[in-house]
Amino acid sequence: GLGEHRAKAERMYSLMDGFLKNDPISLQKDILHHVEYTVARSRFSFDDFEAYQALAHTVRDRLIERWHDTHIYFKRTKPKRLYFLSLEFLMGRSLSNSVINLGIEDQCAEALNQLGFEFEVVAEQEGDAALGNGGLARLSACQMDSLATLDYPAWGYGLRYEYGLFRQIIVDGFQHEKPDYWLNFGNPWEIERIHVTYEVKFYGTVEEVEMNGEKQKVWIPGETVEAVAYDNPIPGYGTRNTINLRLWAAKPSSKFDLEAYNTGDYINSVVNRQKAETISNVLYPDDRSHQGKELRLKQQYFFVSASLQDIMRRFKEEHTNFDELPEKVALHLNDTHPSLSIAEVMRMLVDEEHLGWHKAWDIVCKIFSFTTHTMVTDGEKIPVDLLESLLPRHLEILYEINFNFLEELKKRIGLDYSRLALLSIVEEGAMKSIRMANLAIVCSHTVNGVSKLHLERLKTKTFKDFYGLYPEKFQCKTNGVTQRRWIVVSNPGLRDLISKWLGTEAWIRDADLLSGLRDHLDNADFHLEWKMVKKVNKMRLAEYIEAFLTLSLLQVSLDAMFDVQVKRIHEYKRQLLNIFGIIHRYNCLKNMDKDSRRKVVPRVCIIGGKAAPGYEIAKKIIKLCHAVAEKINNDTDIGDLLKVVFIPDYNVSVAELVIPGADLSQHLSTAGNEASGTGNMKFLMNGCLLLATADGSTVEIIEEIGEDNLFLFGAKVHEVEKRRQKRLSNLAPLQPAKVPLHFARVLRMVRDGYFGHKDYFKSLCETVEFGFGNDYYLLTSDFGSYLEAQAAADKAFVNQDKWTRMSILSVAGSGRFSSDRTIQDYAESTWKINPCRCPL
Ligand code: TH1
Repeated sequence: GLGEHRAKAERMYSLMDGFLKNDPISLQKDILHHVEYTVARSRFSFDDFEAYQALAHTVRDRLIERWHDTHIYFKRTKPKRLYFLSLEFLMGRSLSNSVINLGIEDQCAEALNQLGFEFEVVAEQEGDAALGNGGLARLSACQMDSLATLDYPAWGYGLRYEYGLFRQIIVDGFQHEKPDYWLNFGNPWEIERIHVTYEVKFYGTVEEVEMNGEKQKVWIPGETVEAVAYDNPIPGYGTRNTINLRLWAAKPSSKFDLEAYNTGDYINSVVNRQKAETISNVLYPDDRSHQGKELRLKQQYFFVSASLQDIMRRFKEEHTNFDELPEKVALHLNDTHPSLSIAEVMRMLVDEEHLGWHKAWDIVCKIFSFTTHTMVTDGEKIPVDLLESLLPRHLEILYEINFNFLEELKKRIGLDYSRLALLSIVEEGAMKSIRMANLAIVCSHTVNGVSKLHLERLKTKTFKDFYGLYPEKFQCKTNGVTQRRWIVVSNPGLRDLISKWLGTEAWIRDADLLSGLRDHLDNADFHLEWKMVKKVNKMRLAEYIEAFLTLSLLQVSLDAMFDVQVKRIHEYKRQLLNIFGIIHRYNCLKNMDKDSRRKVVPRVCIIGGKAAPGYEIAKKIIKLCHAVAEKINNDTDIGDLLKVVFIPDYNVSVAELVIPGADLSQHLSTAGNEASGTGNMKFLMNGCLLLATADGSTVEIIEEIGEDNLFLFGAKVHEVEKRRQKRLSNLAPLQPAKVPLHFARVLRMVRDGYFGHKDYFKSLCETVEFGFGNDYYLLTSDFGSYLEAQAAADKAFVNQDKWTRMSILSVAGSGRFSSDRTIQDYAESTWKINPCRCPL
């Protein structure tokens, strides 16, 4: 009975001795316990990596306590929950972040110290969780941190790829890809839930049956795979709340085995087991457009189906009536990748819950919201052929959604067939396909852009017609990044400095307080300490460069300006403009007399980023970087005045090292191409000045810190259009007179083999050569203005007082770019969810 149950619970409690304690002695005990019983090493002899594992498990135990309490509290209070659906999460390392958010950093450091270990060294043993490509995936991770910190009852859902984003290695200046088998040494941050599993079905046929006198469609699937949950606790900062990121892994289903067993084919049954596991095997490494791959579609549906079964099960545990769904569940689509969810919810409500189409549709339209992350019109499409074989019932549902939508549309706009064709969810033509963005827009109550400029483009170009139909759906949610990781974890020196001068650590939960730094703008002591922090960070970065990167014993001077461009390699991000600028700088240095050289600001130009494996031009950009570096770094004539460094395998951890050590960072996308950009925000928060175009979120950074505090250059969005027109009308190769002199010279050097590899660089040069519609990203016309901005940066750097002021004002103006602001905005205006704070 109940009494017996309570007695048992009490006995358990007394056995457990309450919650785990966080004083250094208790932590030490737990670390040793894990060394011996989890890692299975002797407590008298373990290395840094084993210390990491033991500490990670010690922290994990504490996370689990809070994560349990949070979920029990959510279950009890039944708030409306947010489900954040994303195919990508770039979490990076977890140890430092967890320890900081739990508020036990000093205790952990002390505990380790007494055992003869250093926290920083131990933390560096951890590998990155790189289950994503770039900005979009890191944004998801930042947003999870904010959701937890702001006490929102949220869940993240994603895929547990066994191979994350490939590791980049450089051989002779060329990129090679190595698989990232990140689970090799175990992952202490996940909790395997072998009992939380769902069957996910594929293929088969759709049949019509009679049910209660009504015709009903049923899907008879041909293949079943099992999804197993792996839970990743996400702790908030300054709160007990610890939310869950649930990642799905594919396992062969027992049904699947049975079939093979029945046919007596034991060997094939084992082989088929592996086939099921391939679904969640590997992350697609293209940070845009991957079209028409069956495995990718399988991944998407696998993820969608498992997540929605889980979500619906939880809803049904707490509620009986589907009318309540919109008040209790918010489903967020992180880009179009999870938008099959729409068809899946319709299928569940219509085919399984028998709600009837119209009622189901009514509900679906109230629960989805959508964020798009790109400027391009030509978004994700799924070939109808693929859908027809893999998900036949979903294809029918999509057709029906589209039919109803078009009927509705005809009533509003008449029989304007060209417009109807544009808006249709189904694209007719050679390859008939489903336009995932159109689907997401039609069915979501909110369509979010990731910066003001992005939203404007969505309204006036990308989704102009949809905006005409549903103006109220379109909203701006400018991206943000979490100051917990991008200052507190990665720049402890700056963290202490900020807290000292603000007299509080409250900015870690409320980034707007950073504006208080302006009060000390002219304080000489403050300046001195500010510069010191930057110097220490530059030292760390220089050590990394010198120790790991070059065989030629490259040394970099700390007096040099550390100039950084790190992000995925893409033509539109214009790393080529950066390299051309470096070559130009080299030319200038070569032509200078000794006296002038003495006045030059030395530079260390750092470039890093991965190219998608099939993106040839991006790979050539990487090679060019190395070729130029080799030439310049070995030119004794140049010495410390100019160094070029390519940092391989750029990832979250490398970013944590590079960003705090940068003086200047470059964000060079041709205006109108970068939906937002989030790297710029991380550099801003770390007191690094920006050299940038008026693109994406940079425009809003300017609103916060003013044009005087960064180096702006290049065509504005409206000018880009005009210049592209001009470029196209110029069919004949341009007369040399019209090609800016410096640009032409640099281009000629590369083309003529000054940096070697003449043939290899030919096609790269052709992308920017004049005439024939080349130079789509307008490097030629922005080059002059780019060089001027670079000169302005040099000039500002000479005046260190001025530079420091600009740096302080950057951090002081970065409050708006905290993901806390973004998440609060989403919660209040899109998801309509309230904080739900677990009591202490
Ligand atoms: C990026 C955008 O390029 C970037 O501007 C933005 O800041 C970031 O998302 C976060 O909003 C994108 N990443 C992806 C990744 C995939 C497909 C499209 C985009 S857009 C796989």
